Amino acid sequence: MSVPDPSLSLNSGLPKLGWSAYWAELARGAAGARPARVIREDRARCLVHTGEDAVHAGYAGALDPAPTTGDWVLLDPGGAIATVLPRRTALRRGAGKSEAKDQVLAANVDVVGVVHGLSAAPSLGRIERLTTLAWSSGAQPVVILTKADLATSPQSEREEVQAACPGAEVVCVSVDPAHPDHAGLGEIRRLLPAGTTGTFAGPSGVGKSSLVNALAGRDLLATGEIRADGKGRHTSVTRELVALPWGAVVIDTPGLRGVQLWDAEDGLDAAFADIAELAAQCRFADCQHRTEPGCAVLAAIADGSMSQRRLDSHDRLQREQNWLASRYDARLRAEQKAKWKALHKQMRGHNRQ
Ligand SMILES: Nc1nc2c(ncn2[C@@H]2O[C@H](COP(=O)(O)OP(=O)(O)O)[C@@H](O)[C@H]2O)c(=O)[nH]1
Ligand SMILES: [Mg+2]
Ligand SMILES: [Zn+2]
Repeated sequence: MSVPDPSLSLNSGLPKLGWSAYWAELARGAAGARPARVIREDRARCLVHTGEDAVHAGYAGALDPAPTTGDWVLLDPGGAIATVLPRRTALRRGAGKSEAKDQVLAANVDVVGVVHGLSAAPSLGRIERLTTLAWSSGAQPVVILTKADLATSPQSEREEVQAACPGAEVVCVSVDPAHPDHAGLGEIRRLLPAGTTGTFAGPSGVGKSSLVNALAGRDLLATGEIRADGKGRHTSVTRELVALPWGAVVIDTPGLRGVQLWDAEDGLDAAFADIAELAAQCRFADCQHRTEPGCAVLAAIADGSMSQRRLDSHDRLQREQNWLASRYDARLRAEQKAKWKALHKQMRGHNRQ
């Protein structure tokens, strides 16, 4: 039986879902021949799109990592998932209360939109936390300030947020066609050219699904009214990949409220590039920016070019990252120890025979 050439899939509907020569190359020689992209994951099976159809697919065997929304998979002749192609990027959060583990929120994304609704004043700390996660994913972060029609001065809010997000574009948008910031939709569209994958991260109720619908030009996703207490309803319950008319795709996520960092060392350096840059000019290489003489960070705070709030926010996230890293190391050590114990037991069993 001849094995289909995955590069032939470039002639199918798959490029509209983000398939490219890069993925075709990775697929060569892997188990399973028919490429598909995960639209949504259910328990131990996925809704996948093959470029022609959306179909449910079970697992052909144990899959590690388990496929998640945005993954590229290869289906065996029976239509089951045989391979999950290595991820190019992954938006992850820490998901362990008692143990150090993570959850992949969206795989293979090029752009992560950190979404905040301007019906409330920007929560800079939360935006910094999410942009740190976004940088850690390997994708390009963008900050999207929705509901600009509800803000008195969306542009001044934009500038305030921009100071907290160096290296990321900050876009104001409103889904109201009568509002000038409706034009923000065009900017978001420009940031998501054909062939790219985006995702939106932020609490429930900030307007993520409404944004996807506005970009799509039709109502693909359910949206929710805000409850009287101001908290959003979780109208989006699953993470779902949606194709946009010009050939980009977006992954809609349910709300993210308190997210834990995960593997965020590099992400922190990128999200706080201004502090990293100043720190390189401190007199002492190990300067903690507290009381040290010749500290460039404290000098920037003293002359007003940086806020104390931003340094505090950075330190808080850095402490969290250090703590998670130490717990993760402890877990790895424990796993290693358990493996050795099992091996020893096995060897003792052998010796008795
Ligand atoms: N005024 C205003 N309301 C919006 C805008 N975008 C979304 N909303 C409303 O905000 C609520 C939550 O929207 P939804 O898209 O479900 O938020 P999600 O939970 O982040 O997906 C809904 O009632 C929307 O109609 C906007 O640009 N302006
Ligand atoms: Mg939603
Ligand atoms: Zn310093």
